[in-house]
Parts: sequence; structure tokens; C-alpha cells
Amino acid sequence: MSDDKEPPDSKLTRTKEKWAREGRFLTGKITRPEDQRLPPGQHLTKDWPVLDLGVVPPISRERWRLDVYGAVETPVFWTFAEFTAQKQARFTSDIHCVTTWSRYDNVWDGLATRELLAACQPREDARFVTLHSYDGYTTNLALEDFAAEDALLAHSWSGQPLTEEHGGPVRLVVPHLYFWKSAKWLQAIEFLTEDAPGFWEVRGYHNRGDPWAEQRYSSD
Ligand SMILES: Nc1nc2c(c(=O)[nH]1)N[C@H]1C(S)=C(S)[C@@H](COP(=O)(O)O)O[C@H]1N2
Ligand SMILES: [Mo]
Repeated sequence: MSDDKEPPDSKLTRTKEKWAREGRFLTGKITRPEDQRLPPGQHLTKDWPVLDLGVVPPISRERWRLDVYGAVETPVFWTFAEFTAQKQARFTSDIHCVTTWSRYDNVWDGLATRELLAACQPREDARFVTLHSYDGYTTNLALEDFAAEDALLAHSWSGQPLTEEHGGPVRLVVPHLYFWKSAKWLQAIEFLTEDAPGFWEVRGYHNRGDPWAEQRYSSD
């Protein structure tokens, strides 16, 4: 898997670790009380910022593979063509990034995580998933969060193929959690009986990351 790759240690990574230590951006306040849709401490943006470790892995749709393994009855290994031959979903959802920007009404196409679960059949004792990405990034989710009804493995945004900088060919989208849980350049989904904190989760970020509860940092 991607475990053999050392994720890059950039200045941004060190800055964000510092923010976690300092509790930066924690307000406990609703920014726009009239707007029930915006979580506390967030502001709206119309553009779509790019945030990652600074390395875009060069994975074309032809070379892309998805590996689903661990505590499952039926491991899955798909090419892009096999992946898109699965039942397709279109979900519209909001993005909430822990660095305080939110973006409304993103239209995603892809495979609902519930369909993936139907295909791989998590074992009775599976409780967590860890996402592994082609840039060496990892992030962890409780199985219930991964299985949210609006969560999907997205290959398109606004009806267009997901761009490289936003995680194409395929990224995860879990709208009800901060966006760092939505792994770009998705390579593998590992099902686990024990939780395994990912890249940001071991660097001071909250293990769950619910924007409505302002779960930004592990101390929150
Ligand atoms: N593979 C990978 N996925 C990732 C990241 C990353 O560095 N690598 N960064 C996360 C963070 S911190 C955020 S805020 C979002 C940003 O997604 P965007 O660049 O499409 O806005 O991707 C998340 N998924
Ligand atoms: Mo982020």
C-alpha cells in the first residue's frame, strides 16, 4: 500500500500542526446566525481553494486502481472502468474545511460509499476505515461516518472529471465532516477492527472532525 511512502513534510504541514497546538480558529461562535447552514467559525467562499501536502501524484484514469481490503468478506480491486461500471450516484453537498472556508452546493458524481459497502461486505467486527492516497496521505473514519448517506467516492465535480489538483481521478467526499477526511487521489480503503489515526489525526487534529461541534483539534 502507500505505507512505504513518507508523506512530505512541508512548511504548510508545520504551520497547521502549530495551529492545532494553539487552537487557532476556535471561536465557538456562529459566524452568520441567520445562516443555519454555516457551521461555527466558518466563512463562505465561492472559489474552491486547493489544500494538500503539496505533491500531486501523477495518476491517470488508465493507471488508477482502487484496492479495498482488511476486515471485509469480499476484497475489491477495481480499474477505473470497473469502478465507473458500478451504480452511479449524484449528490449535492457543502464543503467545510478546518482552515475556516466553506463552499456550498458542490455537485458530485461517483459511487455512494453504501454501494461500496454492499460490494465488499465489511465483516461483523469491522468498525473503522483508513483511506490511503497516492500521495502517501492517510485519514481515518468510523464506519458509520464513512457510510453516511451522502458520502461517495467521487470522480466528477459539476459534471466534469475531477481535476488533478482536487484529487482526480477519484477522491472521497464525506460532507458532514471537515474536508481533511475527504481523501484526494484515493488508492485504497482499509477496513479495521481498531482505529488507526491518519496523517492529520496524529498531528493534533480531531479524530472525528464534526464541523457543527467545531471538532478542529484533538484537544477540543
Ligand atoms: N490525498 C490527500 N487528500 C487530502 C489532502 C492531502 O494532502 N492529500 N488534504 C486534505 C485537506 S487538509 C483538505 S482541506 C482537502 C482539500 O481538498 P481540495 O484541495 O480539493 O480543496 O483535501 C483533503 N484530502
Ligand atoms: Mo484542510
